[in-house]
Amino acid sequence: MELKSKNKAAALLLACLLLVTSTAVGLDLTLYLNKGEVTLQDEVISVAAFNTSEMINSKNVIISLEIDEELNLVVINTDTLEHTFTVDGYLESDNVLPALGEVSFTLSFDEAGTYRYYSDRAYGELIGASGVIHVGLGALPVFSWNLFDLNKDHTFDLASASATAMPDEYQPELFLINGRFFPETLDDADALVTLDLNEEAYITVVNSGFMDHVMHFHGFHVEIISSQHQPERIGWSKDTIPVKSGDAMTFRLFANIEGVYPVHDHNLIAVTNTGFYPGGMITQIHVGQ
Ligand SMILES: [Cu+2]
Repeated sequence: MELKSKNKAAALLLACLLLVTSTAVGLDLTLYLNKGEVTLQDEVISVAAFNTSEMINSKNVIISLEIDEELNLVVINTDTLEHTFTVDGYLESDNVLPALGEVSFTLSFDEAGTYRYYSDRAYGELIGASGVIHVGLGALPVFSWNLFDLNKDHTFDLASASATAMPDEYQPELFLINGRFFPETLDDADALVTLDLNEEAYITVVNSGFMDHVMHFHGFHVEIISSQHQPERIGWSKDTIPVKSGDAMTFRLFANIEGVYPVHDHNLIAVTNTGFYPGGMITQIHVGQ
């Protein structure tokens, strides 16, 4: 009798443990879709971005999930125009964010890698409302580069909806990683890669811009772990990797040498700020320093 009740208690305890471990914790997140003017190193541009508060910030929130983890998302649209919250292949319908409205979504991903979320409206996506979701990469440190290119005047035309598309003669003049350009990229803990010697890391890269951006690593080859638009390149180890417009990729870096190494877009226009070098899409890898 005593044994029986002991077994019962053990079974109950086991059931409780199973319940706890099998219930995905889930991530509750509130995002604000903001649109407004920002000043970056004296350059004034109009920007839309997904932020953690009503304060406009040119850096979109980086969302980190485990495989199959539920993302319980509330998106508050502070713009007076409607937007969407779009993830290609995952959330493409019933995803409208009404003007000044609030919408909830539940999302999960069953494959490790990097994904892009964005507002598919011209006055959203084309002025920067586009960010990184990375999934199942928690085993290593993760760094994220959200690439973007823009023409200053054009951002204002798009924001006011007086332009509804990219111009035929697009002349980009600023080139951003995580909503800022060099040298301020080095102040961003997601853009600047800092590792101990022989440490490994993932770098998640989304190209939210209109140009293809070809990232060139000094000192290292990185392995392509995932790509939404170029899956045929998975497994390749390269020091120069094209990140196509709209692509979301994951690289694995093995920091096997000490030192400070630049990483930059190999397209020379993209390492300038309004025509002046150096600027734009330059960041660094610091190993063991
Ligand atoms: Cu170089």
